[in-house]
Amino acid sequence: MKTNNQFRKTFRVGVAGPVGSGKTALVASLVTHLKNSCPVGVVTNDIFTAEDAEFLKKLSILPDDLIIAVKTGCCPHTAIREDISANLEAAELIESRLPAESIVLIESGGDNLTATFSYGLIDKQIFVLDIAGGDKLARKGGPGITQSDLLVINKIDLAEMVGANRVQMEEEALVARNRQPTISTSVRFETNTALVAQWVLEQRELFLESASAQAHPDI
Ligand SMILES: Nc1nc2c(ncn2[C@@H]2O[C@H](COP(=O)(O)OP(=O)(O)OP(=O)(O)O)[C@@H](O)[C@H]2O)c(=O)[nH]1
Ligand SMILES: [Mg+2]
Repeated sequence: MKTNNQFRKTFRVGVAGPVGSGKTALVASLVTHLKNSCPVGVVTNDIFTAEDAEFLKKLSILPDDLIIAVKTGCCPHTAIREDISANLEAAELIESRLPAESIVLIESGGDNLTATFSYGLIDKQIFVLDIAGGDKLARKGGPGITQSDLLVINKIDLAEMVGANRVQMEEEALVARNRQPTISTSVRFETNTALVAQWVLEQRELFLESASAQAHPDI
């Protein structure tokens, strides 16, 4: 099994975050944005069901065989960080159905602030927070917030309704992340989701350049 990007040209992006923060909604939006530029497939993780994969299939944004559900049966982070075999198998199956240089999005099951992916499974990771869960969340830190490649602060349409201070949360995220990228979104109203898709495409370009440099070190 290929556990790193040495022989692989598909770009894999992990999407993690607390339960209900909007990971599946973001994945659906990203598929819609990205598929105009590049073929896409999706792996979803749920603990006991295939709920998120079924939800995505009902949207008819991709052929059903490009959406695969992993039932983790255990803590969500175990299946994306410690024992990644089920996710690797699902990603490789989707990649066998896609041309080279495609994108595979892997959604983790809803987890806590410590959820991060193994870089043996993915190339870049996005962590999704729900501002309606409290503007305190970014300063609470944890590897999902501090180490993800992109932090998405979602549900900004709800911020005012729950008395959350968006500007403060964005500033605290910048500090917690040492100025690594953060994008605030309302996936529900497609606010800034195109920026997240653009980030994914830029990261894919960098990934392909690096893969090409590794394959042809003398060029
Ligand atoms: N108001 C609002 N609702 C949102 C937004 N994004 C997602 N939702 C809603 O929030 C709920 C949870 O969204 P999901 O995408 O299922 O969240 P998730 O993180 O995938 O959830 P799990 O996989 O169960 O952890 C759904 O009812 C979405 O429609 C948003 O930007 N604004
Ligand atoms: Mg989900």
